Amino acid sequence: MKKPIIAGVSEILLEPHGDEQGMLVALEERKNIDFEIKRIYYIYNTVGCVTRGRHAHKDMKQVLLPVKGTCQILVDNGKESKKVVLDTPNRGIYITGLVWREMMNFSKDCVLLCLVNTYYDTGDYIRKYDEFLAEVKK
Ligand code: T46
Repeated sequence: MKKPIIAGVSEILLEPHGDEQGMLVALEERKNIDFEIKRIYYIYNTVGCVTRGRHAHKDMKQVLLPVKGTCQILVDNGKESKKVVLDTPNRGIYITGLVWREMMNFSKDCVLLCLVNTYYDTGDYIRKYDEFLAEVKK
């Protein structure tokens, strides 16, 4: 289930399976994850005072899931921005299109799982905020 946050960004709620003995969330390409998953990576051991990201992507679909711990993500589409707390393993964020993102306030135990529809390509990154805004205006 997806709930819009700002244009280009939605909350994604995945169905948890299990009971008091343990939980499981399944991620299925083109089912509850609506794109072809070309890359999976996870971010962990991020020092609490560090801000990661600080970039946008020209063409990428991405789901971020805090499978353990908590962090915050600032999403900005050049017209509006929002800071979202990620603190539930089955509640993540889906980003598509031109969106500036910054991840911060990682708990010590945070593991942020990222599913992406593209292979790693440094040419897809926009790392300067003014260039991002210029791209949005095009
Ligand atoms: C994004 C946010 C949410 C690779 O070798 N392969 C990869 O697929 C990625 C994503 C990174 N790297 C290398 C490049 C750097 O040497 O891992 C190092 C850390 O990457 P970066 O500084 O880009 O990590 P974040 O946390 O700032 O950003 C990452 C993604 O790069 C980015 O696409 O949207 O997570």
